[in-house]
Amino acid sequence: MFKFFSESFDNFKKKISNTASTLVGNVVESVSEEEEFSEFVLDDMEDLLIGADLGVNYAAELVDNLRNQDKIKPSDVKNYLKNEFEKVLSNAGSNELGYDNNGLNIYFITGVNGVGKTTLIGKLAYKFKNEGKKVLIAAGDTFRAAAEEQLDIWSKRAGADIVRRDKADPASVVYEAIQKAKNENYDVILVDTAGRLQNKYNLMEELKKIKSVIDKNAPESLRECMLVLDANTGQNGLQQAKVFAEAVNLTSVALTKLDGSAKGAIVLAVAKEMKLPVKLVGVGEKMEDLRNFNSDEFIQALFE
Ligand SMILES: Nc1nc2c(ncn2[C@@H]2O[C@H](COP(=O)(O)OP(=O)(O)O)[C@@H](O)[C@H]2O)c(=O)[nH]1
Ligand SMILES: [Mg+2]
Repeated sequence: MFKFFSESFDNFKKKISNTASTLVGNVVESVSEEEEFSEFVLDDMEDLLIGADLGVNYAAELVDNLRNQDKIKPSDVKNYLKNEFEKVLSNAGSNELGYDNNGLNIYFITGVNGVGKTTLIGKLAYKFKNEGKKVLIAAGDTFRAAAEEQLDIWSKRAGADIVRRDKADPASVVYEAIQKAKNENYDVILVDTAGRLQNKYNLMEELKKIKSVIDKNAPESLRECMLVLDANTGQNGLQQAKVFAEAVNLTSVALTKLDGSAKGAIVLAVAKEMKLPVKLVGVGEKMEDLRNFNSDEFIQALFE
């Protein structure tokens, strides 16, 4: 069950109930009473899966498996989807957030503007502080002054320390944070980054530079290179994932704003297309609104 910040399974289930009804409920309702998988039924099913933001290719694949076969009946469609989703999630890798008790742990947090990177860092700082860790935040979004202010507020709330240098090169901020962390024995560095996709080339170069500073100065310490996705962006998120994956070697995804979103199917789309596991989920704007993602619970909440 949830490893930190107690929330009942029922609450989690409520938060993804919109996803459950668009992704599972509607499909089961439209298919399960049918006699057979006619082209008409399959087309309808495909449209619903695409509408739930599973992605065109993945939706087509799921539907194609049902064509010209007689093992799976329309009345089994719920089980069929459940098995398929379980497979995809387990192929994408472990949901467990990397952590090494015997060394420095760096979490490199990337994603486009507004997805919730800075908020996630505040939540993570709070989580690690609660676990008794020494936490340093590197304010690597030096582009917007407001971004650093916001991070300052989060660090104070969480009781974490921060390295910020207004308008400095983000890579140099991260360099300084690594030196400080080594000298003062920090357990965790959370690296915030900019997300201005309007200038994609420069942003990707900036991220690569930060990554190489980490690789050079703390080669064993990069615990997660995480992409933050807003659950509401659906398939757009998949496109974003591809751009970031090309620049830095992503290890996992954090999905924010899952509260209320009907597009939680992006978890499956990212697992399927990018082979990236979701490790963290944001379910609100408060410091406590962070959950470890657990595939089994996600499946259970979708299908129960
Ligand atoms: N409902 C909800 N809002 C969130 C969540 N995470 C972040 N936000 C909100 O999204 C907005 C943008 O967040 P921010 O952290 O500044 O995004 P950044 O530009 O990626 O750093 C803010 O208004 C946050 O309060 C979440 O899990 N749920
Ligand atoms: Mg930010």
